[in-house]
Amino acid sequence: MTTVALLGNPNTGKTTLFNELTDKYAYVGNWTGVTVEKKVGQIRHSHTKVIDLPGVYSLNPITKDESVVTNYLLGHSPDLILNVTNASQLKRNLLLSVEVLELGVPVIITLNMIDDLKRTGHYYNLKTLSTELGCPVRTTNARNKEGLTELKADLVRDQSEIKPNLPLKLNYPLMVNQAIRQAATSLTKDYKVEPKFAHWLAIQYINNNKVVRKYATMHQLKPLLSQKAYYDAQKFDDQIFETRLSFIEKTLASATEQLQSTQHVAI
Ligand code: GDP
Ligand code: K
Ligand code: MG
Repeated sequence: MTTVALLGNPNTGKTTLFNELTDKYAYVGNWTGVTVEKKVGQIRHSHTKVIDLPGVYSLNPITKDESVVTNYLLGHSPDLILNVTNASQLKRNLLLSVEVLELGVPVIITLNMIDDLKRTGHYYNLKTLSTELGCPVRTTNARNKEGLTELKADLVRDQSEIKPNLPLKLNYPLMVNQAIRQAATSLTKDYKVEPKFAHWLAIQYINNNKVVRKYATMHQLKPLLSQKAYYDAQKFDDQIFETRLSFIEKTLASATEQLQSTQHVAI
């Protein structure tokens, strides 16, 4: 069984996509400890299970409901994450994508609500976006089922046959990079944490992610805990945010295209 997790900002069309992708026998319950609805379904005639995660703007949650997503990623390793974005609000949406891409789990990004974007006369070069982000980028209109046949084919494919995307490596300021590398190395060597996960834990911990900090305390991850005051005093979280934002702005600027006519739109 392959597990695909739907992840994205609120109101990007995750549940609409979920309903289109899965059959009627989706299980509906609640996530542990919160009132958020949990939906798990299966893509018809496939071995692919789909999980509809609650919408979040960041993996550093503000509310308890939002912490569901970060806790899910700390406890599970889905075979694939389908990152659903609003194509017209990519600058804000990609802040979450970057956090997910840093995890190094296979990710497919879909620019959903592509119908709204087309109406603005702007478009993105999908190949450029894909190269910069280091993962496949698709377009969908979940409401009209456009792009869903192609997307479904991506999701039911045997994920072990696909070359996984590497974790996204951003050019953080030297001191931040050093701190990440030092902590990740020690977590891997002394605490047997898997290297990609150690790298992501380090970034998230340094970035003052409350759920990850609690996780580090619970698991007594000393390489992180012992440097907490230093990370905070240096305001590394601000530097991480700035780096991510400028990466996103640069990526979008290089991928933005003007629509000449609708027939140039590949969907
Ligand atoms: P979620 O919060 O991410 O689960 O988003 P929903 O699936 O609830 O969708 C939010 C709203 O966007 C609903 O009114 C949907 O009908 C609408 N929606 C979803 N996908 C699309 C799309 O591709 N294009 C347009 N125009 N609307 C969409
Ligand atoms: K909603
Ligand atoms: Mg929803």
